[in-house]
Amino acid sequence: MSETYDFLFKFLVIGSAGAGKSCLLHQFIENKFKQDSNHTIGVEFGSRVVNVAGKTVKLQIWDTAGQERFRSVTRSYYRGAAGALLVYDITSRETYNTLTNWLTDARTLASPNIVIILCGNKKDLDADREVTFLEASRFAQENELMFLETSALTGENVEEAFLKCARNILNKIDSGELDPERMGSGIQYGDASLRQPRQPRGTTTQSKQQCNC
Ligand SMILES: Nc1nc2c(ncn2[C@@H]2O[C@H](COP(=O)(O)OP(=O)(O)O)[C@@H](O)[C@H]2O)c(=O)[nH]1
Ligand SMILES: [Mg+2]
Repeated sequence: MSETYDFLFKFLVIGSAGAGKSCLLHQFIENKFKQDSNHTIGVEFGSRVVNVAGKTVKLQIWDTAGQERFRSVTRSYYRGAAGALLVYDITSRETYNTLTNWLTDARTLASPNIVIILCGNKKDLDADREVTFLEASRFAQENELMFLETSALTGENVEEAFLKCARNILNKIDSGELDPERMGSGIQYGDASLRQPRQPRGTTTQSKQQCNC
Protein backbone atom coordinates (compact mmCIF):
# COMPACT_ATOMS: atom_id res chain seq x y z
CA MET A 1 0.00 0.00 0.00
CA SER A 2 1.46 3.34 -0.96
CA GLU A 3 1.47 6.23 1.46
CA THR A 4 -0.84 9.09 0.83
CA TYR A 5 0.20 12.62 1.64
CA ASP A 6 -0.46 16.16 0.49
CA PHE A 7 3.15 17.34 0.47
CA LEU A 8 6.66 16.01 0.73
CA PHE A 9 9.28 18.30 2.29
CA LYS A 10 13.00 17.70 2.22
CA PHE A 11 14.55 18.60 5.57
CA LEU A 12 18.17 18.84 6.68
CA VAL A 13 19.75 18.49 10.09
CA ILE A 14 22.86 20.67 10.28
CA GLY A 15 25.31 21.86 12.93
CA SER A 16 28.62 20.92 14.52
CA ALA A 17 29.62 17.31 15.18
CA GLY A 18 28.50 16.22 18.63
CA ALA A 19 25.56 18.64 18.89
CA GLY A 20 23.12 15.72 18.81
CA LYS A 21 21.81 15.81 15.22
CA SER A 22 21.69 12.04 14.73
CA CYS A 23 20.04 11.58 18.12
CA LEU A 24 17.38 14.20 17.28
CA LEU A 25 16.58 12.45 14.02
CA HIS A 26 16.49 9.07 15.74
CA GLN A 27 14.21 10.38 18.50
CA PHE A 28 11.84 11.87 15.92
CA ILE A 29 11.70 8.74 13.76
CA GLU A 30 11.92 5.99 16.38
CA ASN A 31 10.60 7.78 19.44
CA LYS A 32 13.59 6.76 21.52
CA PHE A 33 17.07 7.90 22.44
CA LYS A 34 19.87 6.46 20.36
CA GLN A 35 22.18 4.88 22.93
CA ASP A 36 25.25 3.95 20.95
CA SER A 37 27.22 6.98 19.84
CA ASN A 38 28.85 5.39 16.84
CA HIS A 39 29.90 8.29 14.64
CA THR A 40 30.53 6.41 11.43
CA ILE A 41 27.36 4.35 11.29
CA GLY A 42 24.87 7.14 11.84
CA VAL A 43 21.37 7.36 10.52
CA GLU A 44 21.74 9.07 7.19
CA PHE A 45 18.17 9.39 6.26
CA GLY A 46 14.77 9.11 7.82
CA SER A 47 11.21 9.83 6.87
CA ARG A 48 7.96 10.17 8.72
CA VAL A 49 4.49 11.23 7.73
CA VAL A 50 2.97 13.83 10.04
CA ASN A 51 -0.29 15.70 10.22
CA VAL A 52 0.19 19.44 10.31
CA ALA A 53 -2.60 21.99 10.20
CA GLY A 54 -4.96 19.53 8.52
CA LYS A 55 -2.44 18.47 5.89
CA THR A 56 -0.59 15.19 5.63
CA VAL A 57 3.09 15.92 5.12
CA LYS A 58 5.87 13.47 4.49
CA LEU A 59 9.12 14.75 5.98
CA GLN A 60 12.16 13.34 4.25
CA ILE A 61 15.04 14.14 6.58
CA TRP A 62 18.72 14.06 5.76
CA ASP A 63 21.42 13.75 8.38
CA THR A 64 25.07 14.61 7.63
CA ALA A 65 26.05 11.11 8.84
CA GLY A 66 29.41 12.32 10.12
CA GLN A 67 30.46 14.30 7.02
CA GLU A 68 30.59 17.48 9.10
CA ARG A 69 33.57 16.07 11.03
CA PHE A 70 35.63 16.41 7.88
CA ARG A 71 34.08 19.73 6.79
CA SER A 72 32.96 17.97 3.66
CA VAL A 73 29.20 18.37 3.70
CA THR A 74 28.43 18.35 0.03
CA ARG A 75 26.31 20.62 -2.12
CA SER A 76 24.09 17.71 -3.06
CA TYR A 77 23.22 17.34 0.60
CA TYR A 78 21.80 20.86 0.66
CA ARG A 79 20.21 20.87 -2.77
CA GLY A 80 16.46 21.38 -2.77
CA ALA A 81 15.88 21.47 0.98
CA ALA A 82 12.70 23.19 2.15
CA GLY A 83 13.53 23.19 5.84
CA ALA A 84 16.37 22.67 8.29
CA LEU A 85 17.04 22.07 11.94
CA LEU A 86 20.16 24.04 12.84
CA VAL A 87 21.50 22.34 15.96
CA TYR A 88 23.95 23.41 18.66
CA ASP A 89 24.64 21.97 22.10
CA ILE A 90 23.65 24.29 24.99
CA THR A 91 26.61 22.91 26.99
CA SER A 92 29.14 23.75 24.27
CA ARG A 93 29.84 27.32 23.24
CA GLU A 94 32.06 25.92 20.50
CA THR A 95 29.04 24.40 18.73
CA TYR A 96 27.16 27.71 19.16
CA ASN A 97 30.01 29.70 17.63
CA THR A 98 29.80 27.81 14.33
CA LEU A 99 26.12 28.61 13.76
CA THR A 100 26.81 31.52 11.41
CA ASN A 101 28.86 29.31 9.09
CA TRP A 102 26.11 26.70 8.91
CA LEU A 103 23.53 29.38 8.31
CA THR A 104 25.49 30.86 5.41
CA ASP A 105 25.92 27.42 3.84
CA ALA A 106 22.23 26.61 4.19
CA ARG A 107 21.11 29.87 2.64
CA THR A 108 23.62 29.82 -0.21
CA LEU A 109 23.72 26.08 -0.99
CA ALA A 110 20.09 25.16 -0.28
CA SER A 111 17.93 28.21 -0.88
CA PRO A 112 17.66 31.75 0.50
CA ASN A 113 14.04 30.81 1.33
CA ILE A 114 14.91 27.74 3.36
CA VAL A 115 12.91 27.69 6.61
CA ILE A 116 15.23 27.13 9.55
CA ILE A 117 14.58 26.34 13.18
CA LEU A 118 17.44 26.80 15.63
CA CYS A 119 17.60 23.96 18.17
CA GLY A 120 19.56 24.36 21.39
CA ASN A 121 19.93 20.66 22.13
CA LYS A 122 20.81 18.79 25.38
CA LYS A 123 18.30 20.87 27.32
CA ASP A 124 18.42 18.10 29.95
CA LEU A 125 22.00 19.13 30.84
CA ASP A 126 21.00 22.52 32.21
CA ALA A 127 23.64 22.36 34.99
CA ASP A 128 26.40 22.36 32.34
CA ARG A 129 24.87 25.10 30.23
CA GLU A 130 27.28 27.45 28.42
CA VAL A 131 24.74 29.27 26.22
CA THR A 132 21.74 31.02 27.74
CA PHE A 133 18.25 30.79 26.30
CA LEU A 134 18.12 34.58 25.99
CA GLU A 135 21.36 34.85 24.04
CA ALA A 136 20.29 32.18 21.56
CA SER A 137 16.81 33.61 21.16
CA ARG A 138 18.33 36.99 20.27
CA PHE A 139 20.55 35.31 17.70
CA ALA A 140 17.49 33.56 16.29
CA GLN A 141 15.56 36.81 16.07
CA GLU A 142 18.40 38.66 14.36
CA ASN A 143 18.75 35.89 11.80
CA GLU A 144 15.06 35.24 11.20
CA LEU A 145 15.10 31.75 12.66
CA MET A 146 12.55 30.02 14.80
CA PHE A 147 13.98 28.75 18.07
CA LEU A 148 13.45 25.95 20.57
CA GLU A 149 15.57 24.22 23.17
CA THR A 150 15.34 20.44 22.73
CA SER A 151 16.48 17.22 24.33
CA ALA A 152 17.06 14.20 22.15
CA LEU A 153 17.55 12.31 25.42
CA THR A 154 14.16 13.02 27.02
CA GLY A 155 12.41 13.79 23.74
CA GLU A 156 11.38 17.25 24.95
CA ASN A 157 10.48 19.57 22.05
CA VAL A 158 11.88 17.17 19.43
CA GLU A 159 8.62 16.55 17.64
CA GLU A 160 7.68 20.21 18.16
CA ALA A 161 10.84 21.35 16.34
CA PHE A 162 10.08 19.34 13.19
CA LEU A 163 6.38 20.22 13.28
CA LYS A 164 7.00 23.93 13.87
CA CYS A 165 9.27 24.03 10.84
CA ALA A 166 6.75 22.12 8.69
CA ARG A 167 3.90 24.38 9.83
CA ASN A 168 5.90 27.46 8.91
CA ILE A 169 6.52 26.09 5.40
CA LEU A 170 2.81 25.33 4.97
CA ASN A 171 1.96 28.88 6.06
CA LYS A 172 4.37 30.23 3.47
CA ILE A 173 2.84 28.04 0.76
CA ASP A 174 -0.62 29.34 1.72
CA SER A 175 0.48 32.96 1.70
CA GLY A 176 2.19 32.51 -1.66
CA GLU A 177 5.60 33.31 -0.18
CA LEU A 178 6.81 29.84 -1.16
CA ASP A 179 5.99 28.28 -4.50
CA PRO A 180 6.08 24.46 -4.42
CA GLU A 181 6.36 24.41 -8.20
CA ARG A 182 9.60 26.37 -8.26
CA MET A 183 12.61 24.21 -9.05
CA GLY A 184 14.57 23.29 -5.96
CA SER A 185 11.85 24.41 -3.56
CA GLY A 186 12.28 21.15 -1.63
CA ILE A 187 8.51 20.71 -1.78
CA GLN A 188 6.62 18.13 -3.80
CA TYR A 189 2.94 17.45 -4.04
CA GLY A 190 1.89 14.00 -2.89
CA ASP A 191 -0.84 11.72 -4.20
CA ALA A 192 -3.45 13.15 -1.86
CA SER A 193 -3.13 16.66 -3.23
CA LEU A 194 -3.22 15.41 -6.82
CA ARG A 195 -6.43 13.54 -6.29
CA GLN A 196 -8.24 16.47 -4.73
CA PRO A 197 -8.65 20.04 -5.86
CA ARG A 198 -6.58 22.40 -3.73
CA GLN A 199 -8.50 23.63 -0.77
CA PRO A 200 -8.21 26.53 1.56
CA ARG A 201 -6.30 25.78 4.76
CA GLY A 202 -8.20 24.34 7.67
CA THR A 203 -10.59 22.29 5.55
CA THR A 204 -9.86 18.70 4.69
CA THR A 205 -11.89 15.92 3.20
CA GLN A 206 -9.64 13.31 4.68
CA SER A 207 -10.81 11.54 7.77
CA LYS A 208 -7.30 11.34 9.16
CA GLN A 209 -7.00 12.16 12.85
CA GLN A 210 -6.17 15.78 13.52
CA CYS A 211 -3.31 16.64 15.77
CA ASN A 212 -3.74 19.72 17.90
CA CYS A 213 -0.42 21.29 17.05
N1 LIG B 1 22.42 14.48 27.57
C1 LIG B 1 22.20 14.49 26.26
N2 LIG B 1 23.08 13.93 25.41
C2 LIG B 1 22.81 13.97 24.10
C3 LIG B 1 21.63 14.56 23.57
N3 LIG B 1 21.66 14.45 22.23
C4 LIG B 1 22.78 13.80 21.93
N4 LIG B 1 23.50 13.50 23.03
C5 LIG B 1 24.80 12.85 23.09
O1 LIG B 1 25.73 13.67 22.40
C6 LIG B 1 26.64 12.90 21.61
C7 LIG B 1 26.60 13.29 20.16
O2 LIG B 1 25.32 12.96 19.63
P1 LIG B 1 25.12 12.72 18.05
O3 LIG B 1 23.67 12.61 17.79
O4 LIG B 1 26.00 11.62 17.57
O5 LIG B 1 25.67 14.12 17.49
P2 LIG B 1 25.93 14.56 15.97
O6 LIG B 1 27.39 14.44 15.73
O7 LIG B 1 25.48 15.99 15.90
O8 LIG B 1 25.11 13.66 15.09
C8 LIG B 1 26.29 11.43 21.87
O9 LIG B 1 27.13 10.93 22.87
C9 LIG B 1 24.86 11.50 22.37
O10 LIG B 1 24.56 10.44 23.23
C10 LIG B 1 20.72 15.17 24.50
O11 LIG B 1 19.67 15.74 24.15
N5 LIG B 1 21.06 15.10 25.82
MG1 LIG C 1 25.66 12.43 13.52
